[in-house]
Amino acid sequence: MRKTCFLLALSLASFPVVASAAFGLASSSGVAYVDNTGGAITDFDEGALEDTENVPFLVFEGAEVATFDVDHDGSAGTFTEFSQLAPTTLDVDNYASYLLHFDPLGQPVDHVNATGFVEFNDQTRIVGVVLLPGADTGPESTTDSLGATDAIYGPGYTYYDTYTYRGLELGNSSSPDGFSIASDGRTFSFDLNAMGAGIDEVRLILQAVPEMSSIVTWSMIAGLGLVVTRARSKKRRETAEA
Ligand SMILES: [Ca+2]
Ligand SMILES: [Ca+2]
Ligand SMILES: [Ca+2]
Repeated sequence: MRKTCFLLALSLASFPVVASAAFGLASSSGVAYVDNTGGAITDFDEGALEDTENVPFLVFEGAEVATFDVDHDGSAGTFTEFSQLAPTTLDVDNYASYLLHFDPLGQPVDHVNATGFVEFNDQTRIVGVVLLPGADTGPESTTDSLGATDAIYGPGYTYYDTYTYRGLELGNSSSPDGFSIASDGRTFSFDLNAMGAGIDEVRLILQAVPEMSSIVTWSMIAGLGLVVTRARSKKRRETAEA
């Protein structure tokens, strides 16, 4: 399994990811994309899913209708401290999940850095970021929002790391993590550091938005329908008058 994942990472890291369906990617850099909607990856514990080039995996987990809490609401900005986040509850809707999983090869004594970005397509917006537990002390280490969302998006047999700093260490003095969300609401950039047995995981929650071209097309079809209806009404009136 581990060798397979290495090969998968290497092969996928070399190509741009392009998908056009709802919840798909427009572009990305510095990630190895894997579609895990079939549950092929079954182990996310430290050491189980590492890339030889230390490229984080971007794992598409699928979409589910659910209501749950997220640590940040997806609003734009640059985030390097827990106090900057805006937690919210996502109300019942069909939300998709991508798990960003960074596990440095082996257990390095110095922190390993990974940077990159993910741009989702224009039918999609980031509406939630799940990144806790993410520190070794304080409420950030006891809030298990990643665990809570595993229950929604993780296949039943998947083992997820339960280490207390599975998520991001925002503001950590020796090995800090950070991320930003662009004003378009669909581009997520990351700057992660992990060392030893540490890993960094972030679950990105997406909501579909109507595509502008679809709105225009349907408006045109509705407009044509109106014209046809009026033409028929006119013809009926003329027939009746004749
Ligand atoms: Ca490791
Ligand atoms: Ca980290
Ligand atoms: Ca971490």
